[in-house]
Amino acid sequence: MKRILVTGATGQIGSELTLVLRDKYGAHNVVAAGHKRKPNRNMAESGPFCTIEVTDYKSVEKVVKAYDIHTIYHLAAVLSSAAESKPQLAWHINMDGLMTILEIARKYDCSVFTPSSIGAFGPSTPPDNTPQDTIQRPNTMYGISKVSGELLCDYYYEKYGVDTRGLRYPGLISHETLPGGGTTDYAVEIFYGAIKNKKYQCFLKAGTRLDMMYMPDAIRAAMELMEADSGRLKHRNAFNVTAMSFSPEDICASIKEQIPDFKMIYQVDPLRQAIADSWPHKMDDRAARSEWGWKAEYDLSAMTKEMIVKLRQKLKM
Ligand code: AKB
Repeated sequence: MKRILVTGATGQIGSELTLVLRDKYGAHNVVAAGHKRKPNRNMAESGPFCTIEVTDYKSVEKVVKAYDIHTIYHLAAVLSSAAESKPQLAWHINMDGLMTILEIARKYDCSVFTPSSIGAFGPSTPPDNTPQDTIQRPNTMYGISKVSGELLCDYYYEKYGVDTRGLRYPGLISHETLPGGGTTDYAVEIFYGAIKNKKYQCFLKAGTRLDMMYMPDAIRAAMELMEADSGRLKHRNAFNVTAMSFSPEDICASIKEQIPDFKMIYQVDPLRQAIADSWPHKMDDRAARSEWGWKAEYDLSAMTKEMIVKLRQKLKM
């Protein structure tokens, strides 16, 4: 039986995707790989877990050979705001890590899923209904690594026939694992603030409208893309996918419907504000819809209601 490897498995996407993949394909067929962060109990006990260094060919190869891996969800990456603090490290992890995975995939005939991001766009990109094929001149290290990653994956498909696929994710909202070092993290932190203290200090200014998605949609999108008929995929490494688009004041109002005395104030962080200002407000995801049937299920209101219920259970509040 050939198996799936998830790198970055202890991160925001990986911690949920790994468990959904295990449910679908069998717990022992999905190998979770982390680096520094320890796996939570559920992940450690429900299937294989190993520690790897994604920039080290031999460390990844050992796992791919040992478990006879045929699909890699390569999620290990440095996010946007962290990448601006350590640009050289971000390039190393995001690009050398991806190159390692693609080289392994070439040798061992693996399919590869790589997340791109709204960060792959920049200030000269049309921000509303951002087309699938448009100007990509990001001015952040994260964005540069994401565009380069999209192109590198295209190259490995064209030149070597590696089955590479990817999505341009919006900001992702989830209750399981906190994101770290991202610009859209406020849309997760706000729920913790609302439930624990009924207040939140937002680091983006009012009116900063960004594309967002709830994690169950993000996970389903990745799995559906990996299962799609390869012959139908024209934009295989960089599909725009979207679910909702909102500003801090919109999500604040949505939370207030559930927690009426919730209050939000603004304390703008210039670094993250500048990153957010360079990103699209809402992408056009018609290519994903027509090439592999993408459709989001959660809008702002459905996501808010579920986040509050799930986080109250988790935080026992
Ligand atoms: C970030 O904020 O860096 C990420 C992203 C949008 O790619 N969540």
